[in-house]
Amino acid sequence: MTDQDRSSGNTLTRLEDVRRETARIVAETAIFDMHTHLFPPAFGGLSRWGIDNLLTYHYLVAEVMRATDVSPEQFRQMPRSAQADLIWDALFVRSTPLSEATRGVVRVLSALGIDPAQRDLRQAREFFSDTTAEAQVDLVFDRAGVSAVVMTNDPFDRTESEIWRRGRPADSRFKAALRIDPLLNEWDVARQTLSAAGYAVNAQVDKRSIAEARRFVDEWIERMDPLYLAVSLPDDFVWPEDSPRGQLIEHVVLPVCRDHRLPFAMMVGVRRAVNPALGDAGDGVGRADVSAIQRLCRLHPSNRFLVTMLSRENQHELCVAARKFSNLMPFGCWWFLNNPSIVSEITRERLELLGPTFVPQHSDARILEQLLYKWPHSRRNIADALADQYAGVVENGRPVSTAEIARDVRRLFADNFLNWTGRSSMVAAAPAV
Ligand code: FIX
Ligand code: ZN
Repeated sequence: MTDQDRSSGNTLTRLEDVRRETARIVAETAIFDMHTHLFPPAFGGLSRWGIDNLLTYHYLVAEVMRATDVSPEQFRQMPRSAQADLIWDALFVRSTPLSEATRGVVRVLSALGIDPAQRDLRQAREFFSDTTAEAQVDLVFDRAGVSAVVMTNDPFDRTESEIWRRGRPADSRFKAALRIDPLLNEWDVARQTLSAAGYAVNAQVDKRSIAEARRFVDEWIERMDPLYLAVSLPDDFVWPEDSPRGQLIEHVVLPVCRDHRLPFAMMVGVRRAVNPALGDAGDGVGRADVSAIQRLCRLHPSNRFLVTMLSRENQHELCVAARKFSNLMPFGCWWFLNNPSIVSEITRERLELLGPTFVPQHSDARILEQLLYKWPHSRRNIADALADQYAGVVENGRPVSTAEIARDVRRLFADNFLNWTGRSSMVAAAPAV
């Protein structure tokens, strides 16, 4: 790169300038949030926002179970507003909100101008009753600097599938991702849904079932126009696998992804229902085998894989695997990893091993306003990790320019994902905030 190239932005040689400019650019660059559980208001009850939903987030449900004597059964039977009151009292009034999930709520309330030190939820409830879902989407996307979010779209969910059958939602800030967990992880359940919808599947994953499952997936791709297909997988996932899941991945998912030029997103390492009484809050984590991912990438070079792993212990191996396979894109610090100390560690090892060729984070937001804490928290850790890398480059004798930093941050926050999903036309559409 010539001096002229670099001079398309200010050239930085002083470390304090590098840190300040990196923090500024990271704070100002628009995010394309590539995995959430958010929905536009047109999805009715699936679209979650507001104080009661924020406080009954399953991360906080797990925490209130440790802080009170209320049993999961008693908690489940309470109305949502009473659950929210209990959580507020136990985790925010009678305790200091130190955990990531509680600190997040404090940040959301502050961002909305609500006093987070109140002893009850009256002020918060008044704020939310004075606005609408639509207005709140505009406000939150704007303040979080998020240009678009990718939903998690489940064709096996009856409520959701009926909404899709009525037509694609009009809000272009919400993109689709076709989630196929039941198809791959619970064939006995999935085949009943398929049969009921008129697909002639058998109990075995035989030729006919494969053809019909393929027809099902093709039709849902047509209906949703997803940016990728996705599944969460347990920590004991292996490849190749002699199972319904192995057959369906090999003969349905991988060919479909090739034909439609879609990546396959695998979220590996979840142990579902470790404590079933806790519902969504009862899932756990296990260390998975990265060699399964490597084999998939090696045996299927024409497929592109987006991969996130839930166990902290798998992160370094996943980076090394991505160095070997350019059809592997590591993404996000998923779920129990989305804590500042771990985001910092993972982002640093990814930058050191992969440069700017990964997707550092997704929010996994389930409730709209969570974008107002998950992204600022992540931005801060990503900015610090990046600034240290740039400082190292400058210390080694090469200046960096603000134009280069802006380009790298755009890659990390939007372009890597959009290019990977073959949606480079959306790259230019993602505005800076
Ligand atoms: O499987 C997933 O997409 C997970 O992210 C969720 O199911 C999980 O409950 C969650 O919300 C994690 O953040
Ligand atoms: Zn998720």
